[in-house]
Amino acid sequence: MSDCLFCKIERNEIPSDRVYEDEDVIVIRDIAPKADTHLLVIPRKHIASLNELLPEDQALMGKIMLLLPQLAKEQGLHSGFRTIINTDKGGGQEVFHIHVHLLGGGHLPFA
Ligand code: DGP
Repeated sequence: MSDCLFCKIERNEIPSDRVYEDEDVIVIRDIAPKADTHLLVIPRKHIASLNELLPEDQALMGKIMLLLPQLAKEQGLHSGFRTIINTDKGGGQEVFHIHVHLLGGGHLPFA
């Protein structure tokens, strides 16, 4: 989507601190980190939210699940980490391109 913030970041039209990328996924540092480590795991495909997922996205989302512990390890989060997916307005989602927050270190927000 041309006017989507994360699509613009994916196309390098907006700069980001990218810590990982492959053919399906980019991972950037959150601009307003809520923990010592706060990454956003973003599929290159524009999917607005969990509510918009299609059966064909199953492999992509599975890939992201497997990527999360790998990224946590690479970031040195050996004692554990937190993942969050905010979904739609009521779930606190601000950027309507699906993404997983990966947080660790320091005092983590929320329960
Ligand atoms: P959410 O509320 O789940 O939609 O989270 C969106 C996150 O995106 C929020 O933690 C702040 C982050 N964010 C917003 N704009 C930018 C940006 O331009 N660059 C980066 N790296 N992160 C951003």
